[in-house]
Amino acid sequence: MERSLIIIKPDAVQRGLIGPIITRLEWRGLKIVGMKFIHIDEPLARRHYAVHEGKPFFPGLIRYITSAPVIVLVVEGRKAIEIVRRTLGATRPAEAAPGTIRADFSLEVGRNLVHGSDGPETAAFEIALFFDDDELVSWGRDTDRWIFE
Ligand code: IDP
Ligand code: MG
Repeated sequence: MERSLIIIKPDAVQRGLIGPIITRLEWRGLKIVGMKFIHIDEPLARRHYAVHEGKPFFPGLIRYITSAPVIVLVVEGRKAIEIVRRTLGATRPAEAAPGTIRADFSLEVGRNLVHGSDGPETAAFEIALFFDDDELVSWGRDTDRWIFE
């Protein structure tokens, strides 16, 4: 099983898209094992996006992600990291495949609604940034049998 950190970014919250975004992830079969409503402060934003420090869009990215509350989630499932990325769509919504969250609800890379971890090491780093171990729940035994064969 893999885990991925998802952020429903400020634009998605402001536009009333928390429900539709969670619905798509939930209906896909990903299991939510952590979820909270927070306002990311600048130090946390800088740590989360440290890999982008120095890029031209970095200051705007930090302003964007700290501008208003977000939902952070941890989802779990087989190949969850790749499945989340494919469900979100390409970083640039104009290039995202129709049917993906970013394509269906957004237009611009600077307002692309949602974050998903891009690999196992990134996921572990990001989950630890936003969640303590005791904030993640266990669904119990055999809860995957309706999703995976
Ligand atoms: P990802 O979110 O699909 O992993 P990254 O390349 O890691 O994409 O970029 C992180 C975030 O930075 C993007 O989701 C987007 O919000 C923002 N971003 C990336 N490239 C640009 C850009 O060229 N202009 C403005 N914002 C950008
Ligand atoms: Mg990324």
